[in-house]
Amino acid sequence: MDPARDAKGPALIKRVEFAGAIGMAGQVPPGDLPQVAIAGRSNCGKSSLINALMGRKKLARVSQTPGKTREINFYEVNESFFVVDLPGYGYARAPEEMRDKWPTLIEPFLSENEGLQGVILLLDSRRGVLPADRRLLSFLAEHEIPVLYVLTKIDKLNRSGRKSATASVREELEAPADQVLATSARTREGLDTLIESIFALVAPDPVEAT
Ligand SMILES: Nc1nc2c(ncn2[C@@H]2O[C@H](COP(=O)(O)OP(=O)(O)O)[C@@H](O)[C@H]2O)c(=O)[nH]1
Ligand SMILES: [Mg+2]
Repeated sequence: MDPARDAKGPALIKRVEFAGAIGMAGQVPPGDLPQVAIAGRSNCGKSSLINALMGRKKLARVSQTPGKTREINFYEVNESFFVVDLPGYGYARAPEEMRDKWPTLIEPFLSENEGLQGVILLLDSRRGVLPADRRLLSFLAEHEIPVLYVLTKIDKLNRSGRKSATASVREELEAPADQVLATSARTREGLDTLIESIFALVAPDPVEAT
């Protein structure tokens, strides 16, 4: 058991370690393990979700200044797979060099990466699917990369708001029900289901993976 882990973290996650980062085109992942990447617009709640998922308070920095994370960060889980934290996108005031990183660094990383098993696309449940999300989704579809949709900050909506947020994302993306999860980093709602989905992507038998 990883002593730095928060006891509230999902039980399937035994050990998490920062494994390295990629900041420039041409750099390679820090190992041959299968990967699942997590993507979303700046401020969608990505850092908070990664920290809650991994049961570590400060693994991914929760930032007040969006658009600043420049690197692709790798977290090794249970010595069996990488959770890959992609820089946020869609922040209009991000420095030019940051916006350029999607076409020059991140898109090639996604499309030329044999270890990548899928991408988890985070969508702020109050905002739904925006044009920047659609651009990433068409890139992923073009490269036949599997996607799981995760609504974040679901605690901010009441019961009817949740229903309509989930239904409209499903409808807009023509996604089956089990491909859209509703989560909250704050209340931990949906996190166990999300972890199970991640294991299904990268390590089909969770017992062997631990
Ligand atoms: N209510 C609520 N707020 C959240 C949740 N997750 C993130 N936030 C807030 O949303 C803002 C952006 O979060 P952050 O994790 O930094 O987003 P990132 O830019 O995508 O990494 C912060 O003010 C967080 O406190 C959540 O599950 N519930
Ligand atoms: Mg962040």
